[in-house]
Amino acid sequence: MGRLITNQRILFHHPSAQEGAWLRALSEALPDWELVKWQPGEAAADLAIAWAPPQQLLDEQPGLKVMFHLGAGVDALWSLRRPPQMQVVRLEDAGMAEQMVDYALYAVTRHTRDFTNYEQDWRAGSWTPRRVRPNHEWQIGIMGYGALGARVAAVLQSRGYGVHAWSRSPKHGTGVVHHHGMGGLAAFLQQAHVLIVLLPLTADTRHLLNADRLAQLPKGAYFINMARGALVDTDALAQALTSGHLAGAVLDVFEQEPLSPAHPLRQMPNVIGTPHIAAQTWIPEAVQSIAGNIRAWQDNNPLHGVVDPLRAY
Ligand code: NDP
Ligand code: OXD
Repeated sequence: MGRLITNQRILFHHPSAQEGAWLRALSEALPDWELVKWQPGEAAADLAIAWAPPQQLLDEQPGLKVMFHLGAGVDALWSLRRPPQMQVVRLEDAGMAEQMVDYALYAVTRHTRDFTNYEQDWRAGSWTPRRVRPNHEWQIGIMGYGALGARVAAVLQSRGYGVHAWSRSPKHGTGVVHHHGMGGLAAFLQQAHVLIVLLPLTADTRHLLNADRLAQLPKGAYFINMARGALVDTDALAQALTSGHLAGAVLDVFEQEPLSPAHPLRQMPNVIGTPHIAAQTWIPEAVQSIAGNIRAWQDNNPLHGVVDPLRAY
């Protein structure tokens, strides 16, 4: 039986150059609903679609039933006071997994095929071929085996790399070597020639990669963070990169974004950074996913991407 709906309005909040495009695509996909650009003092609604909503929106809408978040990670929303009954629904994949795969392939091969060294050789006028180690000699550790991590793992495995994954719960029959929980973390880190971070940022994972854990990686390991900057202690990371314990890093995310132009990470020749673009939210894929979820909600069917309020991801 369908849900009794009290009003057909959805609040929208994503102030950006693409706001108009979002509103047009959502209105087309949800013709029975009125999409309202949220402003302070807006009348009450059951549903909202937002990226980084302000605290005022949540305070003024205590009756919100579902917030559709325009991203995969909900850590920013989790730091706000939320109506207790409000479900949070995040984007699951929605076009992001393939972007993550491309980013991971670039970052991994930057290290495994020695591209950082070749860039430096090139500038120095040097001509120094290095031995190519076959992919199966490299063990890639992926932290997080969710919508994004599992896809990255599958593609790296299809490229012949040894792939290990670490998650909260055990997984079986995935074809990759699995480790789980805090008890499995040291063994996972100790074999990772390349570490890819694809975890959500929660109270359990904040600064999980501290100096001690980075020290558990093999000497010369390579560090790739495509998830959230605060998963790693930035000072400890900079120290491990300076000491040579880590050979280098590709970083898409930082504790403070944008990263300051004067930050020491910017001066390190073995580090390359990008401005939080590893996977962007694409409008058609996101709208399709949200519209499908809203129809499911109207029909009292289960939604996908519902954030577990206890785990916060
Ligand atoms: P999912 O929620 O689908 O997967 C999360 C994975 O992390 C799961 O395997 C989960 O384990 C594991 N995990 C969570 N907490 C712990 C813990 N305490 N210990 C061990 N494992 C844990 O997330 P997604 O794959 O969709 O996204 C991952 C993150 O990527 C997002 O949260 C976001 O921060 C980031 N992101 C970054 C983007 C960028 O452009 N840089 C773009 C999109 C996302 P289990 O399987 O057992 O539940
Ligand atoms: C996300 C992000 O979580 O853009 O979707 O980082």
